[in-house]
Amino acid sequence: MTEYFSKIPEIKFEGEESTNPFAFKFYDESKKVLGKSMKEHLRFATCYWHTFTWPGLDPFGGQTFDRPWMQAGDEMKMAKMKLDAAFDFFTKIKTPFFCFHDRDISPEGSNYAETQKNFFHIIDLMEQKINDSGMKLLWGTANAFSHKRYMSGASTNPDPEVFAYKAAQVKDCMDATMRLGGQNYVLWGGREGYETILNTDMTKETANLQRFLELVVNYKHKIGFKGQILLEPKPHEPTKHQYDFDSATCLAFLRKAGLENEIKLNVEVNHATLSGHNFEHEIAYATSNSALGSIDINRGDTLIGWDTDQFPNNPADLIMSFYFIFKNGGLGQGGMNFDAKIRRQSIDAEDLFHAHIGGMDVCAKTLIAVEKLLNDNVIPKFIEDRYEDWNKNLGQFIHNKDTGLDDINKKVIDDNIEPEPRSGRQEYLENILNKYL
Ligand code: XUL
Ligand code: CO
Repeated sequence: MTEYFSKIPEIKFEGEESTNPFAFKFYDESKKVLGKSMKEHLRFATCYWHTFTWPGLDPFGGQTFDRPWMQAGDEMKMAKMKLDAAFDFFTKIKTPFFCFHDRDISPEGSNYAETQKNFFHIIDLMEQKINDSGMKLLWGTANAFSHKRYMSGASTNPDPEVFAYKAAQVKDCMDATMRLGGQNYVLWGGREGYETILNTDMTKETANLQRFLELVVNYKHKIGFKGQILLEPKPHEPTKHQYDFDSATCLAFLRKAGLENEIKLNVEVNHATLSGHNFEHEIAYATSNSALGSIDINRGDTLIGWDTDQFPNNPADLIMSFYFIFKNGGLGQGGMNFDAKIRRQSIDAEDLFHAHIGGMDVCAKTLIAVEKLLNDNVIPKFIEDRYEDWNKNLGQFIHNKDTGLDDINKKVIDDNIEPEPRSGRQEYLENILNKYL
C-alpha cells in the first residue's frame, strides 16, 4: 500500500440521496440492467497514461501535478512506485479493467535492449499485481508517437529503421498483453499521417501502414493471441492529416488491405467530435458494419478546438451511442476505457477519484436510461416503421439482383409512382428522448 491514496476510502454505491463525494450515486456494480450486471455491461477501465503519467502540461505551461513517482532520479524506482499507486487506485475505484502503453509503465533505456529489459521487469511485477488483485487488462498498446524518433511517423516514416523500431516495440507489447490476459490490443496511429504533401509520398506511406497492420495480424495468429486487434480512429492531432481519420476511413482502409475481418475499431468520443461527427455517428457507423470493438470514453469542449479528453459528464452526449451499443448486444470483449484526464488545476489525489466516480456514474445513469428507451420501444419502433416499405414489393423489387435501372424506370411509369414527402418528426423524437434523460 502506497501513501498517496491512503486517505481515500474504497468507493462504494450509496445511491442518489447520498451526499458523500466518495460514493457512487448510480453505479451499482451488481445491479441488473438489460439482463446483466452494470459491471458486466460497462466493463470500465482506468487508463494508466492520463491518470498516473500525464503531469498536467498544456501548450503554455509545464507540470502542475506533483505525484511522488514523478520525482527526478532512478526512473525504474519511480516506475515501481507508480505501479504500486496504480494498483491501489484500481482496487479503490474498482474499475474491473485497466489499459496501458509500454512507455507509461517503464522508461526507455540507452538502447532498445535496455528498454525491453525495463519493460519486462515491470511486466513481471504487474503480472504479480494482477494475480493478487483480480484486476484485468482491457488492452495494451505501444507508444510510438512521443519520442522524437517518431516525429515523422512510425510505420509511415520515410526511414525504414523507424518502422522497424516501432515493430520491435509492438511485438514486445503484444507478448506482454497476451501474458497478462489482455482482452484486446489497440493501435492508435499517433503520428501516422503527415504535415505537408510537399515532402510526403502518400502511396508509400499508406502501403507501409498496411504492411504494418499485416505484420500485427500475422503475429497475433502466430502467438495464438485470442484478443481483438483494434484500430483507434482520430482525425487530427498530432499530425494535420491522419490516415485513420474516422470510422469510415479506417474501415475503407481495412477493406482495401483485406483485414476487415481481423481488425475492429476502438472508437473515442473526443476523436469523433474532432472529426466533425458526434460520438453516436461514429458508433452507429461501426455497429452497422459489425466493426465495433471497444470505446474510449471521454468528452471534448465545444469552445476549445483540441482534444481536451475530459471525463464524460452528460448522459445526453452518450445516450444514442449507448443505444446503438446495447441494442447490438453490448461491448463483447471490449470495454469503456476512461481515456480522460483531469484538468491541470485539479492537482490533488482525490481529484482523480472525483473524476472517475463522476464518469462511472454518468455512464451508469445513461445505461439505465437506455434500458428504458429500449424497453419502451418508441424510438426503435419509429425508426423501424420509417423504413418498413423496404420490406414490401417495391423495396424487394429494387433489391432483386435481376432488376436493372431500366426495369425501375419502367415501373415508375407503369405504376404511376409519385412519392409523397413524409415528416421526419425530429422534434417529436427529441421530446421523447428528453423523457429518458
Ligand atoms: C490519443 C489517444 C490514445 C490512444 C492510445 O488521442 O486516444 O491515448 O487511446 O494510444
Ligand atoms: Co484513446
